[in-house]
Amino acid sequence: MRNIPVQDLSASVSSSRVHTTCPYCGVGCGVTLSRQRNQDMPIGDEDHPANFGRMCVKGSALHETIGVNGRLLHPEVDGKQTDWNSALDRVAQRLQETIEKYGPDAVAFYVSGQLLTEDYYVANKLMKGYIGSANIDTNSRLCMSTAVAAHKRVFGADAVPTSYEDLESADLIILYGSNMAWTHPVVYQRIAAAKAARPELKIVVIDPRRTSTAELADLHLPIKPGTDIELIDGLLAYLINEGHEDSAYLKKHAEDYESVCQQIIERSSNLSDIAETCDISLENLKRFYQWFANTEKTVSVFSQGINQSSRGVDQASLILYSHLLTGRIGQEGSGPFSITGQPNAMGGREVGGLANQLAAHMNIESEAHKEIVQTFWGSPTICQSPGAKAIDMFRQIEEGTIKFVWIMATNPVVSLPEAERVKSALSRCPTVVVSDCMAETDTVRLAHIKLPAAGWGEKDGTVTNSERRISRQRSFLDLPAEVKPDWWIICQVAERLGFASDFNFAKPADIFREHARLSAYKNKGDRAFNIGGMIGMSDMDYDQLKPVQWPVIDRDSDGNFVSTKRLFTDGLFYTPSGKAKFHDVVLDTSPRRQGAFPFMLNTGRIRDQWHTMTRTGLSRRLQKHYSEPFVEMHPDDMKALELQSGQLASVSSPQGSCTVRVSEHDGLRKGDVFMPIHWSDSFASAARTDTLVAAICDPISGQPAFKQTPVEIKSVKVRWQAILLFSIRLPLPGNDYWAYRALGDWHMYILAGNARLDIKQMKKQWRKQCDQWAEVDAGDQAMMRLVGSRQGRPTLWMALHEEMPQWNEDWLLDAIKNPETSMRALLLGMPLGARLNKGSAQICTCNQVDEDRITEAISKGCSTVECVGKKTRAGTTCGSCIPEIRKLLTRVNSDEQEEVLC
Ligand SMILES: Nc1nc2c(c(=O)[nH]1)N[C@H]1C(S)=C(S)[C@@H](COP(=O)(O)OP(=O)(O)OC[C@H]3O[C@@H](n4cnc5c(=O)[nH]c(N)nc54)[C@H](O)[C@@H]3O)O[C@H]1N2
Ligand SMILES: Nc1nc2c(c(=O)[nH]1)N[C@H]1C(S)=C(S)[C@@H](COP(=O)(O)OP(=O)(O)OC[C@H]3O[C@@H](n4cnc5c(=O)[nH]c(N)nc54)[C@H](O)[C@@H]3O)O[C@H]1N2
Ligand code: SF4
Ligand SMILES: [Mo]
Repeated sequence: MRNIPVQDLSASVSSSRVHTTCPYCGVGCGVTLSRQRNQDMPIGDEDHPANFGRMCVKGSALHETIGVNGRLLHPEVDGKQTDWNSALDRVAQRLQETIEKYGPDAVAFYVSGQLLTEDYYVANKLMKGYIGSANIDTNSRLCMSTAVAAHKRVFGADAVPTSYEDLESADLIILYGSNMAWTHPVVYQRIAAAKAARPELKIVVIDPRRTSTAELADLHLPIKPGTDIELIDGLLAYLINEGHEDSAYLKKHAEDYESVCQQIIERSSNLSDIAETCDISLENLKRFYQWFANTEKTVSVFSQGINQSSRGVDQASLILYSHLLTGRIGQEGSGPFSITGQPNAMGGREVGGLANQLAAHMNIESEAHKEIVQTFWGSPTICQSPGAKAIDMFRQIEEGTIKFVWIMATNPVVSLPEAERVKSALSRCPTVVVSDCMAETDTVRLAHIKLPAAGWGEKDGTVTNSERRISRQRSFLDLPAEVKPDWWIICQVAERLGFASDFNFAKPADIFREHARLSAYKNKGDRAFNIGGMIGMSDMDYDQLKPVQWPVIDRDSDGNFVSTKRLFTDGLFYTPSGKAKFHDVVLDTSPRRQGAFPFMLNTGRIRDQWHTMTRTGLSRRLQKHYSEPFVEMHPDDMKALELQSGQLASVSSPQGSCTVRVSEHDGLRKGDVFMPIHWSDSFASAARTDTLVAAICDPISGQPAFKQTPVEIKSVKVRWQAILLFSIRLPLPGNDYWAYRALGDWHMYILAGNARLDIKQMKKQWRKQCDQWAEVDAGDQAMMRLVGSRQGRPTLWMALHEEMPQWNEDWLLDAIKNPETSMRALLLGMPLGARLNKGSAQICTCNQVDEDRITEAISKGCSTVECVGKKTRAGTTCGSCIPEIRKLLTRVNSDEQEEVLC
């Protein structure tokens, strides 16, 4: 078995600091940090053109999430630790047997936008060119596939024309379905800085919720969920009716627009009807249309509010048409901008990671493209037709037609709609292989074969961000235990299937060079993705690669690769005619509220967590912003259901049910509720949001409509609630609800139940683990406090009350570690007279400042973000919480605070 060569990092590292790329969102920030594990905080790379030194809170906490804590460190087969040879042999053997018996379409790979381009390239090559099936799909199906489909049908290629710079030079930015302040914080910071410098820059936020992003907006349109299509259709009609069409541009650079525009005019309603459909004021609707009509430099950013819809491709296409119609594309400061979610969602699209694509932007439907790819690879076969898209793939696993699945870098038991069905499909599948860095995810738990993958900091390769910028992720940590990078694992399996010579890559640079060659191979300018300029790059070039935007055709006189900032500057598109193509729009209806399910569930992200929390969940700081799963509701809806903030409630749909805390949010529309997507069965008893969501997809892209699920909400009655901390694993008392948080060496559970606890039995079990014990018990489960310790060190702390117990987390965690603290003091759980942190959310994660402290500063006279920063330090480090501080300022200042200069 080949070993992985140790990287010589001297070339890529100017000092002892490594320059790499953040592994979270598609902004793709450059990060520098020390090569020693957990040595220091990551710092934004000042030279990286995505962030110029800025960082958000998730990036700044990266050092808290790397390491061996919770890692999958050894290969496992059927629950037993084994060596790599045996595990890889088993994967190859199971693949081969399944293919021989049932054909290549009986096997599938489900991969991820969190793989590096090199990993992705070999996974796609193996499936499409060697196994001969296109059954490889990716979690980007849930995320970007709608944007891909819209780009392909309108532009003829999956090509994002814009750069972040265009946002800074625009005069109008429209954010369609994007909560950028939390999800792409550094791009948001760049926009905020541009607005501060040029207050005339207008920002429109189109989102049913008043999010943190909306705090910066000149105009927020809280449209009824799912009515973007009517809103944008109306915009196009307005532009045509008011004479804002760029006829010369359309004539030269677009096709089929006459008939499509004619249809738009024919079906266009008057503005009042559109405003009524979208449920916004006529005045605001007009303002939006007028701003768009009159602002040449307009960028339209769109994200999951648009993509995750059963009519996403039409919505996204309409956004593209709004720019074509006005000729506002390919110029500085204007264009449509599909912003990518995952760090390498774009890279995955380049290598053909979706089941309906070939590598290097080629099409499965094209015989010529299939021949190009097969000839280039010299592969024994090539897939003939598109494979199963994510939802269909798991349906086929459920039905038993797919009998082998290899899941890499994604957690579908949590993130796919109808998640319970996904779980049961996987538990019935004859072979489930999972490559992951963590040992205990909801998906890893179902694997027959577990492969320990290298994580961020340990792996080496490239990623492409939202603006087509390819950056290096560089390794700076040793591979722990038996962990290996994904590309290596895949190539080892390919070798065992008999394809050694075509997967004989010694390092990621070798894969990248092949990827570059394929992008240019027989590419006569008809394929947007072309990095032919990088063919033949040396290992040194690869190690020293500076971030560069594709297409990359040339080097400059210093030998640096030349970026392409903007696409379609010449009005030439990648369709056969070279013209952008308009398509008919079908205005169908999305799911509406249904009798028994009177609320519309919207789902999405919170600021400090990344997806299923396998990494961000390790950081105590990041878990403080929101530490339990929740459903946000409008105060009037809460009143009608007699629900209080902080109370537990069940949220149910025909698909399933969750138990979460109720949280009041007056920025929601009445009847709409919001749940975050992050909690899994590893973090809470029943809070997998996707157990509620139906697998309704856009018919063209196959992307699920995650944002609109009719649900009902009921209060959950509990008799007791408890906070339980322990430093050794102990059995939990019986409960109706639990939520877990990692607190460094300690585990914390919030528990609640309605049934009477068998306290005696529970205490007996726990006491066995402790040699010292103190307790206060008021009886009848009204109030109880326990502290247990072993060999002079506290191991257990519990507070149980009828209501949620009050405690002081920071004090207690410090006190627990301090040998001077008495058992009596610990029982209290806080210093006498201390402020409680119950109910006050952490706003500033970097400096650990909660809402109470900020509100206090505001009530004492602070009237600006800067002043709050001076008084409390909130918002002075990464800046991710500034929108929330601004929101608090508006709230408290509306009580007419006196202005005091700080
Ligand atoms: N903190 C954090 N950041 C992340 C991630 C994370 O997990 N955590 N994940 C990354 C990934 S993979 C992705 S894809 C991106 C997603 O980034 P975003 O798309 O910005 O995030 P979401 O929260 O999914 O949804 C965006 C907004 O769509 C709104 N919305 C819902 N329904 C509608 C509708 O009908 N119309 C409109 N116009 N809006 C609607 C929601 O209210 C929500 O505010 O975030 C990336 N960044
Ligand atoms: N209801 C609802 N559901 C949604 C969404 C929504 O808005 N609403 N959004 C959807 C979207 S846009 C997305 S992108 C998905 C995200 O959903 P997932 O992709 O399922 O979420 P992650 O937690 O990012 O899963 C990544 C997994 O890969 C592991 N991992 C990390 N790095 C590596 C690596 O280098 N190699 C390997 N092999 N493993 C690694 C992590 O430990 C983790 O288990 O969720 C989707 N689901
Ligand atoms: S915005 Fe934050 S999460 Fe996204 S790449 Fe930059 S530092 Fe990472
Ligand atoms: Mo995503």
